[in-house]
Amino acid sequence: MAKQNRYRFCFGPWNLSEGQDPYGPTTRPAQTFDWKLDQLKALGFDAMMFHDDDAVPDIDGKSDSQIRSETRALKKRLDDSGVAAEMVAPRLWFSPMTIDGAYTSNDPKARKYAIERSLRTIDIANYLGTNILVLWLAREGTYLRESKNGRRSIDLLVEAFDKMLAYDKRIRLAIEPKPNEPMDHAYLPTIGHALAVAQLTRDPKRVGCLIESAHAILAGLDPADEIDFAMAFNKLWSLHLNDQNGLKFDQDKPFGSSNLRVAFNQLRALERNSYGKNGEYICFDVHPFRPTKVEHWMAHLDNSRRTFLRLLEKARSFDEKRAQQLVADRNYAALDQMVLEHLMGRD
Ligand code: XUL
Ligand code: MN
Repeated sequence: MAKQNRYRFCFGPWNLSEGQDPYGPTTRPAQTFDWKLDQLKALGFDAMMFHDDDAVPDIDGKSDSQIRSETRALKKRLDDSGVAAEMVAPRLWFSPMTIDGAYTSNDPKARKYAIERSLRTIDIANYLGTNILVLWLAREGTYLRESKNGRRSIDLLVEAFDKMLAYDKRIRLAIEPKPNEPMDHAYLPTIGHALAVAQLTRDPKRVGCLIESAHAILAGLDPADEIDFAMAFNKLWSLHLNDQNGLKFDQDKPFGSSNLRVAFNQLRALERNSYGKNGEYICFDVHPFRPTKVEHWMAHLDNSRRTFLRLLEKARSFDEKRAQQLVADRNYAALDQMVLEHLMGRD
């Protein structure tokens, strides 16, 4: 029997969010980074994800040497806690410079800012001991299609990725596609788009992807299919498991919260592809529900991992032989019910 994978878990400081939404303010008090790190350790997670300014707050006002000394101090705190840095991602959607996009902005000064900030994020990744740069291309798209030239936008994305690949020979770019929000339409909405654009860069083998369950669902796709697709290319370098109830705003619900069967199929896809065999983590990009009280603040992360581990047992105990017999007999009604009863615990 193939060796069973032991999964390792991770989340980011933003996953302990304070409850703000476009219609109302925070519902929980702000906490320090140290508090968040303590919570991560208390829950027994293995690693933390970072935006560049999670690692170095107010990064734009800081010099390279300040960035170096602050990041090294952070690395020591992480080492002392036995926590790894899983990835670093440039937060390119907050600055006044990126109002109209970052790498695909119509303003050359904004594009220059976005690339320079990404190179600084690569420095941070190096100081923190990870070679994964996650690129969620938040504003690389349009509100109205006439405002940008789509063909030129692809060229600009490739140009930006090439600068990052040339800057550091070890860095790997993990593109995190999302079809919409904040934009009406994004230029790289799916894993197929991300992996296709990788082929246009100077080093395609260092351009891969990160799948987020909710983003795949927003694109009308099954996240399990996205996992199989990316892993057929050996390019799934990180994963944001969560859930999403249909086509609406990005919900970042606990893993399995809306559709247990879709979550079960993600587990099956991870298992059949041996996700994690090269050290990749299971990251939960989940948020607490807005009404969550302070004393229940960590539950969405603990619950996501509990659901993951229960579904892992379900994936491993699924009767594949019987399933294959039903497939051979084209008895999909029985296969369907077999899955439901397995999930409901009847067999
Ligand atoms: C946005 C999203 C981000 C990225 C990291 O929808 O998922 O949190 O995962 O920049
Ligand atoms: Mn995400």
